[in-house]
Amino acid sequence: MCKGVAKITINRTEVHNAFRPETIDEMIQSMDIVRECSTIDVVILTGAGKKAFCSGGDQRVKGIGGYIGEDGVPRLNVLDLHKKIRELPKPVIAMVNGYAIGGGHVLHVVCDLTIASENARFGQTGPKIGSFDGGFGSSYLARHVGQKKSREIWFLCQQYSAKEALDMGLVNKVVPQEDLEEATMEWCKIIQQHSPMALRMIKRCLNAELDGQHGIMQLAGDATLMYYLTEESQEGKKAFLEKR
Ligand code: S0N
Repeated sequence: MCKGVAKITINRTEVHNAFRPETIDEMIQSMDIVRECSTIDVVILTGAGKKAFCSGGDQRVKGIGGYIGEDGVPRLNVLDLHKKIRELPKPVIAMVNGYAIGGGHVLHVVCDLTIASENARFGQTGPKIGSFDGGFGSSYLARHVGQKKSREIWFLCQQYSAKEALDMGLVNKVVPQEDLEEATMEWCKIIQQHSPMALRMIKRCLNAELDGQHGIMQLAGDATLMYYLTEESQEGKKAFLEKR
């Protein structure tokens, strides 16, 4: 990987990169690492192999009340991962090779940008297999493709080609499979030439409109960060320490 670019890969090819609670825990930890690492500018989220980005929750471990990890506790911790991706103050690019289905589809929806290979297939399956995602998986999806289209995606549970996804505004770019990695790196390098703080702020601002009080809190946190950088703020701290 190029300097400053982190790649997080779901590596469970035997199940088309379906995730278990442990997979999600590891991805959350990875997001925390890239957040704190000042040398990382851009994050790529992808799936191992050429057949799938991610096929959603591992149906073999879906129990009553959630997905059951090795500790026996039912969870839906993928929602925590959605929040991490959204809050990460750096661009996250979904690099989609093959299937992005169910919760795997939601993962790319939550990412800031999506670059897909021509063999990519997109779709939700929830109502067909006894679930639904009423969070980012529906409301944010509707912001991408509109209300009618997102209702179609969820009600019909069909699959869409990369070209159809591009036409409906679900992905940013489609490239031949052999060019996927290179095309994604090309975008990363362009982004890396730009101001990290400006990118951070624009992501916060775009999120804030949709995320209500939580979005305002995130945006305000960064406004405070910028205020800390001013002389006015430094003077306030000095005045306190010097008992003026
Ligand atoms: C991806 C599909 C269409 C590919 O079909 P294909 O090419 O015919 O391959 P298969 O033979 O089906 O698959 C190859 C092997 O991989 C296993 N496998 C695939 N997907 C899964 C999976 N999700 N879980 C477990 N195993 C999987 C196959 O069984 C097969 O194994 P072998 O070789 O041993 O037979 C096709 O595979 C497909 O349709 N997959 C299932 C897609 C799906 O329905 N995913 C789950 C959707 N739900 C979620 O993701 C829920 C999680 C969630 O995000 C959520 C979030 C918030 C609120 C609620 C939820 C929620 O929905 O609960």
